[in-house]
Amino acid sequence: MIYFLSDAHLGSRVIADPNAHQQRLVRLLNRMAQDAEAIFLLGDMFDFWYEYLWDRHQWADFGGRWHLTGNKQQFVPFLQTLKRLTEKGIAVHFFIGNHDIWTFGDLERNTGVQVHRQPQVYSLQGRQVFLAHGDGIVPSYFMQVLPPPIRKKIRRFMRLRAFFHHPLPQFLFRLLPPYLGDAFGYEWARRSRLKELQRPCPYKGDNQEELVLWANEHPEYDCCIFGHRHIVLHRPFQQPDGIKQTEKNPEVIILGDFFKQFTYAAMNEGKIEILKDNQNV
Ligand SMILES: [Mn+2]
Repeated sequence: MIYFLSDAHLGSRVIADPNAHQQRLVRLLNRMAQDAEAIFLLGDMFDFWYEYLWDRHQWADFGGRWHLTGNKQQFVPFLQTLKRLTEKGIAVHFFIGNHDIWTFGDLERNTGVQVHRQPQVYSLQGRQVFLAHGDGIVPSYFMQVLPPPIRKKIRRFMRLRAFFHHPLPQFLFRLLPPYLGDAFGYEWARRSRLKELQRPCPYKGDNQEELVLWANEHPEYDCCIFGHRHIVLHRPFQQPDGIKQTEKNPEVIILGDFFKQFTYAAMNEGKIEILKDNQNV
């Protein structure tokens, strides 16, 4: 079994009980561990994650426990679960999202997950699967057809994204004392969650949803799996009558999230299913 999960936004300040939330995720991962060959975490597992220069030596083992700086300490149950899973031989893939871009090796070294900074293509159970968080993925012709205000918004997001991914500002931010950087980061992330709760953005339709349009431009993949949008979408392989029909439209999956909807996906013998975690105890 192969599992896909994204957008837990651990540590988000809009989540009422962050510990219960994390425990729920840990329980799901432990259940997955019973039959998983691989687990793909497709981004924004943390609401904010920044490895500061001062973090480096914080991962030392004090009798099996990590003592991490600032906000990271609360994530130890999740982090140690990742470590247990990789030690068991399960391949855990950690894609950066747009809230947890800033891992510079510590996470990988200490938990054994494979960190991916770019979308990846894997051959899984005989299918070519394209995997990405989903931010910054825009179909090529999209900018021409959009009304100017939306174009402007997308350009602004892309500029901010380029800034966040740039090594120089990253290095400067790493110099900050963790409490200061985290205070700033968690507040930024909280505002973006609040904005989402106030103005949710449901599925925009097959002609508007960037990730679906992008997938339609790439029939070389059998399946595209994304996170980021916090909506659940499963558009099956080969639409009978669809929009912009190519010979073979890929199957498109958007995973939902793991803080409001608690959804994830499982792949067995090439077949992918979206599941809901109902075990909120
Ligand atoms: Mn995201």
